Amino acid sequence: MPHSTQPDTTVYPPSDDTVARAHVDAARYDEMYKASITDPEGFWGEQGKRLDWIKPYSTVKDVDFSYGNVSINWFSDGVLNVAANCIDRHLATRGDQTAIIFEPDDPDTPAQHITYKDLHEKVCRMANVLLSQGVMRGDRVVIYLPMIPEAAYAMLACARIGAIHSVVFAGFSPDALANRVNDCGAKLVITADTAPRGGRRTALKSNADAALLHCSDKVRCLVVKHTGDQTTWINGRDVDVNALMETVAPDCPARPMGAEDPLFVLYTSGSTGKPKGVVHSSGGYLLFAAMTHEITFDYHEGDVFWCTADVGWVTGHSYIIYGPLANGATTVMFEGVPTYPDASRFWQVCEKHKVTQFYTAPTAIRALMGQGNQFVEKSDLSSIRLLGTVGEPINPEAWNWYNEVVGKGKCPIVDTWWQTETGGHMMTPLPGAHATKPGAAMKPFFGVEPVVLEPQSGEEIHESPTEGVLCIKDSWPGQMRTVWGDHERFQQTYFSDYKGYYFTGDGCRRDADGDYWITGRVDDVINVSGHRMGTAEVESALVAHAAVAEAAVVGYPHDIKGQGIYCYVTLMNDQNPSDDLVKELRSWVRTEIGPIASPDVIQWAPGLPKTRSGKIMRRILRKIAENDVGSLGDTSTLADPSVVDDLISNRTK
Ligand code: 6R9
Repeated sequence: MPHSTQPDTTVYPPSDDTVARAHVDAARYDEMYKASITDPEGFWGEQGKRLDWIKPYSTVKDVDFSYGNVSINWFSDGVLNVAANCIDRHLATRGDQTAIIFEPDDPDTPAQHITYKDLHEKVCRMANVLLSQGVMRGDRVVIYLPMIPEAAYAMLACARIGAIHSVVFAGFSPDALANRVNDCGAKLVITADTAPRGGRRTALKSNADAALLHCSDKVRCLVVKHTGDQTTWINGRDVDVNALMETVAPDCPARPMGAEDPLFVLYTSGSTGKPKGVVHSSGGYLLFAAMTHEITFDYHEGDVFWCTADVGWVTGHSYIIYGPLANGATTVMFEGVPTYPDASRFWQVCEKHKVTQFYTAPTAIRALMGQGNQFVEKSDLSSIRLLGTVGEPINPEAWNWYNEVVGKGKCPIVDTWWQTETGGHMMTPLPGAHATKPGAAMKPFFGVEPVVLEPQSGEEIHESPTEGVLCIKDSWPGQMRTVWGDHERFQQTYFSDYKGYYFTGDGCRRDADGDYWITGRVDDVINVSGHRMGTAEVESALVAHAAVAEAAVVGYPHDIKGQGIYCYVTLMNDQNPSDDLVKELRSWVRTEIGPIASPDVIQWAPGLPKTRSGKIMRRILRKIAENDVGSLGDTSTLADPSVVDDLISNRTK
């Protein structure tokens, strides 16, 4: 289905029902937003009371955004425990309420309803297992697990004892896992025997084995026996988590932690170099996740909230685990995929668990839209009150389908723009306060001050409509604090291009009504099926292959994935292009990074368009990949303009 290039300018005002129910209506939004910007200390000082503090904070905000001195602190003398906020404080009032509904990959396997009481016991036991393995406050624990309850137990167990977790998406390769274990200096890795997904099984433990060959031999491996599939076992290194959980005590005190103590490190791709370890705090992050979860999704007591992301991504951290559990919600954890056993699975799960808020990515919406409406119409979706989307810009066709076919025209759609770095929603319509427009992120969340800058001069543009790069003017509590082990890189990446601002890497448009539309990345980051990837990572994987001399990778529009991966590859002199080599390079990249980085197109490039100083002109490569060769722009600065003609005439379909 072709994507329209023109925005759909229809405006959908919130319904009376939505306004009546919502926590925040238009007047309240204006009042609160204004307070959050003019008096952040007062505003966040008050909001901080959403959390239970062991020792209350006396300072709220202590921030410096100036390049060279960047430092971000919120509630810094406050003491709390994140796991206690997500579990213990609910026990008296809702110990028997379901905290997590686990829906397995196989629809015939019964779902599990894990109450807050159960969750408390499991998390305590897991925490005691970690302690028994010598994990201490501040130690890093890598979690390489599928979407199973143990992933939640492991994250919360780390939080309980003050260890820092780093969840690595189970689709990443052994190499990618090893790099992350080494970068954060993890003491142990938690994995599972195998991971069922869409009826197939990924051999996670054997991936972990392969990764650990490249790590210190002190790193332990805790194994969850999930499927019972046979795995190798290295005595002294591998530990059977389930067996050990049975033998340790069912209670474990929650360790008092400083608000600024790191809660987790999550690796994400940037435009250069290897993935960065984004560091999030305990206090500010949890508060922001909890508040956005409640207000953006208009969460109320008794709701069943389903975010379909994987816990390996920030969306899973904030809106499967931390936000919902801090609010005492019931959160759905789904092990499977939207199209297994068929394209009705999401909707059947919504019906089965009476989901009230459903939050997914545009790529999933487009894939399901392509399968036809009958898959949706088979299920009773009357429990759903609100729909959400995240991860990439949503095209109007997909938005309209989501609205009409899934939401029956009566559910507000929150198109939430945010990033791994931001911890929670930054811009989104709020259900009872704002109208929606297909594809617009609309308005900033409380405490978020977006600015549109002229890309070259860095000047703030005040008038609307306008378009430019999106920066944020001041800190918010959910903001990342640093890059793990490399504060200089943190400053360089986010604070050096536009001094005094946090630079998001996204472009945006502000329309005549003052509403925001995200136009996509302005750097070399691409977004493939909602998975964020640096083109540089794919390039370095390609050039690591013996046949490859040089590679340049760009994104191009892809109907389902949003963007596809287009690779221009220059071979070594003694190599000949062949279909077999294409296949080999594809599988090479899959093993180097993971299946999500599999190239969609590989085009042989005898030469790449370079400036005289040797810089690859990606703008030209993007145009060729997009098949938009009529507007290549100025090619006169190229060292050898003829390579462009060659690339155009040999463009791969
Ligand atoms: C939460 C998450 C961040 C990048 C971000 C932007 C894109 C996310 C979006 C969106 C348009 C939305 N993005 N949400 N673009 N509309 N609603 O996705 O984090 O994986 O770090 O990706 O995703 O380009 O900069 P992350």
